[in-house]
Amino acid sequence: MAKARTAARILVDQLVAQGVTHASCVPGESYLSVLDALIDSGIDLITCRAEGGAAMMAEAHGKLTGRPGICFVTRGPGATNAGPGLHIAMQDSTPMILFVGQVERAFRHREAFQELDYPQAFAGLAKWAVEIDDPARIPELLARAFRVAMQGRPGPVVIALPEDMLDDTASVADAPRVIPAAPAPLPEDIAAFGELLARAKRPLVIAGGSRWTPEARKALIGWAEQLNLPVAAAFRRAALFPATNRQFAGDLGIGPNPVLEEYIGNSDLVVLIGGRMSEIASNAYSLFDIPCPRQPFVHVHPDPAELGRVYQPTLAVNATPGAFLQAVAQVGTTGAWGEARAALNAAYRAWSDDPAPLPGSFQYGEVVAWLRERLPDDAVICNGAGNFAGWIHRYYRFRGFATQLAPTSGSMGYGVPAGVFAKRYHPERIVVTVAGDGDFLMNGQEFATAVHHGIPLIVVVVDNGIYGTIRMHQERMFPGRVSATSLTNPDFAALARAFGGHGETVETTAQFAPAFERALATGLPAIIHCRLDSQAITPTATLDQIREAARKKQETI
Ligand SMILES: Cc1ncc(C[n+]2csc(CCOP(=O)(O)OP(=O)(O)O)c2C)c(N)n1
Repeated sequence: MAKARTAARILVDQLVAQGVTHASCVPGESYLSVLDALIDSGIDLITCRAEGGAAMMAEAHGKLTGRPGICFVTRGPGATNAGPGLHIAMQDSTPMILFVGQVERAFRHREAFQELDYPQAFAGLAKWAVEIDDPARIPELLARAFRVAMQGRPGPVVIALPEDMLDDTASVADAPRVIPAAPAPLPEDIAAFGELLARAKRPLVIAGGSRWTPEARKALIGWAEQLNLPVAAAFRRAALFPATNRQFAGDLGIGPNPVLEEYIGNSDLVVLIGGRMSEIASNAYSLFDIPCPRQPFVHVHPDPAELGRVYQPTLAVNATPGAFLQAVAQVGTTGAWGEARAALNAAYRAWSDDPAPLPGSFQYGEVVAWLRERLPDDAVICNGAGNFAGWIHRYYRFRGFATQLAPTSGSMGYGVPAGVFAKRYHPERIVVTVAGDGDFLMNGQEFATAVHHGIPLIVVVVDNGIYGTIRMHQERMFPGRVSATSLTNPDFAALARAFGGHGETVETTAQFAPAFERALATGLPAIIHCRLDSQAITPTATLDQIREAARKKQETI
């Protein structure tokens, strides 16, 4: 018979049994007993400044490790503040578990202070949401939560914890560490795949989604090299394949390389591994016909619910990337695609090598090209949403596994919390967050978290004084009519110092490298505030050019 423990203790013991090493939180009076039980758990608890940041840290944890990131927030407003992190985890297929305080069981259904019906409130934002009202069921329901978060297509789980329940006791054993089921292809899948590959002259492998491991990635690299196959990465999944490898064909992001798009249009075998070819990766669902792609289309996904959800594949393979790649390791021989592969890789290099000059004394493209040379293979680059990210996607070359933390959901405010977590988890690595001025202030408060915990993250704030992405769209749709897209910014370098970190202001390209080296050398969390000419709105176009082109188009209509 297991000895009696409080629910809070059972819960924390269960987290330890699941291998949890880190958690993020904003404290609340609704779960004090858990905070107390965490003290001597060995779990590294990161105290955040807002639940949005805390939840994004847990999401970043899931992206980095493939195991659920853990986040604790208080009831009602704490829970709703965490919403953005859940939405990212859903769209990005990332395992995470959000624990939320709940009112006492005796007060439920009275709309008590900060009461919320979590299963109802998070129905569309989480894979599963549940309230635990019996301490004896904690091991069962937590083990299920870990499984739901990781198995099939990973995603977020929400668990509500009534305050009074946390102090009840129960005698119950811990559940063992969950290893998610890893579906593998059937022999007939592999035989059918071999036949499709033998007929192909212009194949392309696209790596996307989650549930990748270092071993699966290594198997992909080995297989692609052996068969001389071209491999592309889906939107914000560039780190799934080393950009310096000659098999790399580039990534399918916003404004992808037209050569890659053209190749896909004429491809005779597309092998999508792990991803779901969502709106951005598919260039607004234009790359492949729906429901039936013109090209023979092999879809490999660990969740059967994703197979045929949008694209009816020629061959649907229910498998994890690792299991599929293990099974195909000996399948196929090099076909007639060698020249096309070489041309694709050359086109990717030409596309991403030399940034075009843009207005202003701060040439952002040159700075990204400098970072590409300066940073080691395992450096982690984080970003949220905004045009500033386009330079990273195009000119940076991701080389190591899990070195890119970026929301495929396009959520602003992700880069700072993701960077704080990544640097905490990998203190030996260089972690750089690149943020727009708008993007930074959506979760810039977590810079205080970095200072508090001594996490020397480097944040590069690319300040163009506008919500540039939206201004760009505005100029395209309503040329010359500016609405709600101008910003008045703080002195971000002074802000860093006010927080207790290191701050630098950069006005010219040449100032960046020494500022970056000084920032690294301080060992403090740092902000490098870079002033970018607002005309430099994309890597290749100015705002004026976009406005003029839109005016001309309107005149001819
Ligand atoms: C949470 C969230 N709110 C709003 C948006 C819409 N949005 C996308 S990009 C953008 C502007 C980003 O501005 P900034 O960070 O300054 O970067 P820039 O585009 O100027 O490079 C906005 C408001 C979003 N994607 N996410």
